[in-house]
Amino acid sequence: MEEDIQQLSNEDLKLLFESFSIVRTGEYPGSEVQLGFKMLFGEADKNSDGQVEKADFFQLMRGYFNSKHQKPTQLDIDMIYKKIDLNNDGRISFEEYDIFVRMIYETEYLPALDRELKRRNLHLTMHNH
Ligand SMILES: [Ca+2]
Ligand SMILES: [Ca+2]
Repeated sequence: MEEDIQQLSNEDLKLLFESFSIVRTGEYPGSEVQLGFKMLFGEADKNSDGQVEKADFFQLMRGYFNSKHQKPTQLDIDMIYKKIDLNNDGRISFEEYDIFVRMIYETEYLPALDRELKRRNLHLTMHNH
């Protein structure tokens, strides 16, 4: 994640920051960013029952692992799956995935982005409408 961010142009960094701040604020539901996540979720939900089962979970998380340059073991996947499956029914609903996405943005992506913005001396603020 960190190295990927460092390779972005200032302009791309700004765009990324904006999409992140959308996730952070109440503008997220129904936004293009969320539609993107809905699409990813829909692709992983192969039988279209609105839930991602364990067999399809890696596909859902591929982008996340790629962004961390991580090759997860089955154990890692099991652990994350358990963490995301808040109601413990053995399946991931979009709501559960959505909560996870926001948490990752808040705890992993935003701090990394923030560090890079500071390093380049770019001062952007979260926009609130
Ligand atoms: Ca499914
Ligand atoms: Ca569940």
